[in-house]
Amino acid sequence: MDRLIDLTSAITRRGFAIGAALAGTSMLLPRTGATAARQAEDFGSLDLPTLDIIVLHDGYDGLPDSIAAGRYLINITCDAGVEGDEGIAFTRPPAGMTAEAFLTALAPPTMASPAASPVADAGPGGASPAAMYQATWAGGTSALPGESSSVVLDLTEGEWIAWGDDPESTQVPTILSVTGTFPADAPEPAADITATFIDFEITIDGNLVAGDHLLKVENTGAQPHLLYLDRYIGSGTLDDESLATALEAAMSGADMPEGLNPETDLESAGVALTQSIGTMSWIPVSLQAGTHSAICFFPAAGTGLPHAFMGMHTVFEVTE
Ligand SMILES: [Cu+2]
Repeated sequence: MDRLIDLTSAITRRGFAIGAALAGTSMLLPRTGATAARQAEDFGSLDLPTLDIIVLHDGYDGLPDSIAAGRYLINITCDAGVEGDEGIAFTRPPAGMTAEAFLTALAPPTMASPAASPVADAGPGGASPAAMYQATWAGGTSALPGESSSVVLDLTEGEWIAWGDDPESTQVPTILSVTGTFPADAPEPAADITATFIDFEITIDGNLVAGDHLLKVENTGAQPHLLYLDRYIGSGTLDDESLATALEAAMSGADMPEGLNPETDLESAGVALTQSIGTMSWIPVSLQAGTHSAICFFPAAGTGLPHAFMGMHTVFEVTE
């Protein structure tokens, strides 16, 4: 069970990648091919308030200290100095908890003081801190170094943390004060594909043909969820069964199934960072024809087991 506990102590997707790397493979370390730039042109007509943010290795440029509550278009450009796929996400700590206390609760154990972290104290299996499940996660977006992406998401009144959606991100979290009442007439972007989360399934519905789309991501589950969309570019076949087998192999350290090496056979088609129940976000995606997977790696309450290992993945086809 030791290896399983190593893996389940991962509290984020990147933690999972580290755990998977220990197990001899990686589902999430940099994948082959450049992601098509996910640009904002679809959102131009909506007249949304906009934040243009540069993601740096150690933080963010262009993020104000305080903004009015609302539905925001967030455009990011990743500086060439970031490591891999990095971005920005927005998380509001549970009522009564400061941003500092929230970040401390989620801080990973350090090499210097592995026992000093609340996560390390959480018990066998690396149970995730309760605050993770009580916080509001509004979503976010990421991009490769030198590339851009966009997301529309809702920021309600309160003290938010803008960060990399992950305690181990290199970006220093920034506190963002959001004031006033969320507008009742916030315009809804016209999505033609929807990704819906429940505990623990993802469904992808809509106009699944090659081309540019606007994807609406909504969470109707109790736990926070996130979305990794990938196109299968291997020479075999990807289906629900082989994906489940690959995830099991990543967890157990077994060999990957024939025709599915996540490092070479999956190419990112889109990322929607963590959202909690009742939240919506919208991301532009550029789909090519082929077989795709949608996976959530958020850690489950109680066990810390990434949702992917609880069946939270699906395979779908995009046609010409
Ligand atoms: Cu999930």
